[in-house]
Amino acid sequence: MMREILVATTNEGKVREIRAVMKDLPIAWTFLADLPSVPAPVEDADTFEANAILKARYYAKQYDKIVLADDSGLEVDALDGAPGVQSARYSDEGTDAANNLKLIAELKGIPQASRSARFVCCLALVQGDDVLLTSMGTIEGQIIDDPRGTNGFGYDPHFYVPQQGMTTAEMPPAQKNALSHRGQALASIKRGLAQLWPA
Ligand code: ITT
Repeated sequence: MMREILVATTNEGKVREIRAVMKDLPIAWTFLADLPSVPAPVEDADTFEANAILKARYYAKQYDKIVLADDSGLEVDALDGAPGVQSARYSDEGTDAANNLKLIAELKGIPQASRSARFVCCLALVQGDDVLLTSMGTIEGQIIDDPRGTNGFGYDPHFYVPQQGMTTAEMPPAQKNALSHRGQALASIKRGLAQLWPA
């Protein structure tokens, strides 16, 4: 019997990355877009991990499935960690374009050397109310004013990774997944699943 995991995200960028990393596991992956829609939960916790667990529990209950949820975002040091857990709804409009415009406006006048930032991703695998696995990943970079690259999603065109000499939007998908916050968090969940459900 093939086990099934529902990936509880409506973010298509996340879906593409999670699908690519997890496709080789002997697990039937389902995504929210495959199911009749339900209202989204209110993500009102103040940490990525608590929001990932809250989101996973909510959808696990709605669909009676084992659920993997992702809560992630951008922490900018010069903005005291903002947008942080508010990353998806940083601007009033809440689109990637509007969020990026607000980010660059907030950083106006701040020199490049003081624009350090990181992406954070927390994942939670939940069955009913039980948390089976959690993981976290981060990637360090800096925020640049002029967008570069068309891969990825969200804040990627403004997130420059000095070691790679490119933004996460310039990286081919496999390179981003090898290095990114989400790629690392997913690798950890993969190892956890191998222990939890040995072949
Ligand atoms: P779900 O809750 O349905 O998963 P969401 O987009 O609302 O989708 P979050 O609340 O976790 O998800 O918000 C994540 C925010 O952080 C969102 O604005 C993304 O654009 C941004 N973000 C997360 N990972 C990113 C990445 O790899 N590259 C660029 N931006 C990212």
